[in-house]
Amino acid sequence: MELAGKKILVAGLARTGVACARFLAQAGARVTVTDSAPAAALKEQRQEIQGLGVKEELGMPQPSWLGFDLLLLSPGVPPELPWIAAAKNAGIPVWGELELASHFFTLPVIAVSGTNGKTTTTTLVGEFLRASGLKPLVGGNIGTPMVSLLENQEDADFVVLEVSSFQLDTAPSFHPRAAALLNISPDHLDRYLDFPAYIASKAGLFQRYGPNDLKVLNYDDPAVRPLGEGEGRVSYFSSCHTLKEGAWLEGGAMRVRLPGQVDELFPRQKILLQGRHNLENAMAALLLALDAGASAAACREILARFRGLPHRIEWVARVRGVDFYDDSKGTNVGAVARSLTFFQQPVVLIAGGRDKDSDFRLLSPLIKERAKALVLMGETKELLAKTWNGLAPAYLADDMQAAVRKAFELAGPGEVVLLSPACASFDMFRDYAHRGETFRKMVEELRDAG
Ligand code: UMA
Repeated sequence: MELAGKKILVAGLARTGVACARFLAQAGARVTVTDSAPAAALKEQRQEIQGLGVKEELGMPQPSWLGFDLLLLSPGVPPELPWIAAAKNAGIPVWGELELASHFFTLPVIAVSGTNGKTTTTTLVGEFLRASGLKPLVGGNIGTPMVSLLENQEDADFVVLEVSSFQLDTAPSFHPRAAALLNISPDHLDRYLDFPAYIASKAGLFQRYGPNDLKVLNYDDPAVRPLGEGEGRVSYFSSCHTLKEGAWLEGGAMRVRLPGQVDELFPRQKILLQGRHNLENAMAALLLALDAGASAAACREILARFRGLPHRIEWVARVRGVDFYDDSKGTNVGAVARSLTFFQQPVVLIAGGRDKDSDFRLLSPLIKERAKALVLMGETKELLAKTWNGLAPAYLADDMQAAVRKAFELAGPGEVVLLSPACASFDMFRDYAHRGETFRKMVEELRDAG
């Protein structure tokens, strides 16, 4: 694919936009960047592309943008925006970063998608391969833009990508050789017409599959299991059923059976990851990595020391017998359901943030069963109080400090305070990590105050 001389507009100037602008400018394209945020808010990003001959046209869309050969969207920029639709109607190709990178991948690509568990699974696949002496490049939605992996392909064996539905939507050429779809539950319904549209987006993972490509699918998820039909080899994993092949739980171990190979056992007492959802992530990662040539012994070693990633049911501290957990990455209803199910103890739940058109009623039975009390914050606090009215005592808080203090007041020794917001963080924080770190800081203040 020839980029030199092409007039390309990069929309969105955060991690993806900066990496794409750099990559395209270095390839000789005539790059313009745009972003709806004011210039002052983009100081760092603008510095990162200085000296590359990249033009800036920040602010509202201009008619001159219709003169571009290609429009490259960041995942956070919805393709349905009127000016983008107008460009499409004018015949300008509209690509995402995954589409661009797909034209330049020379290595086999292993992909991981799903509503929850993507980052943990992607990280595990990378670790399994590395521990087996292979050389994977790991990136995508996990945080490292895919185009920035391209320059290192010569020294590597695989590209392992975490892929979001936003990235899939604008990548018609994407063709991984193996991919896992972990689960699908309602999320991002502010971007999709309805849940079936979101499922269809996730199914895009397999859009170019041939007979030899591997699908790793969650047997227990009714939205995922049917995707085993169509082209490709299929390996299922299950945390509830015994399967003939694939990966499942049996007699205190994860059992993996690949076609024509002996069973491999991964004893649960030698796995540090906690919770059924994490065993599912681990099984999916094992199926992908073993198929790519990883050694089962090396995978066992990783599982014996991998504790999981921050902000995912992460234990923070015990203060006067109350355990505080940071699950700031619980940004959708499905994730919070998993987190509530994880605990046997009564839970004081801190929830709320920016809504993504979620149906919070889906959590009502679990709230009733597991939540001792609710502390609600952010833009959705009133909506959540109304939706969950009568299921548990509910209190509203103005900020994280007030939320943590109130939750501590409500929890007794042996109980849990869980931050698992079921919402995005952007109403009050930079991102979910910032929200989680703020929670931790407030908990540490409580602990230090004795
Ligand atoms: N912007 C506009 N116009 C708009 C919307 C946004 O100009 O209409 C601008 C914003 O002002 C901002 C930029 O676009 O400057 C933000 O773009 P972005 O949200 O795509 O941010 P990136 O930093 O490039 O992050 C993206 C992914 N973000 C999203 O999908 C929303 C990151 O996933 C990913 O890690 C990164 O690329 C590298 O691949 C984050 C995420 O929340 C973690 N993903 C969702 C999820 O996991 O559920 C899908």
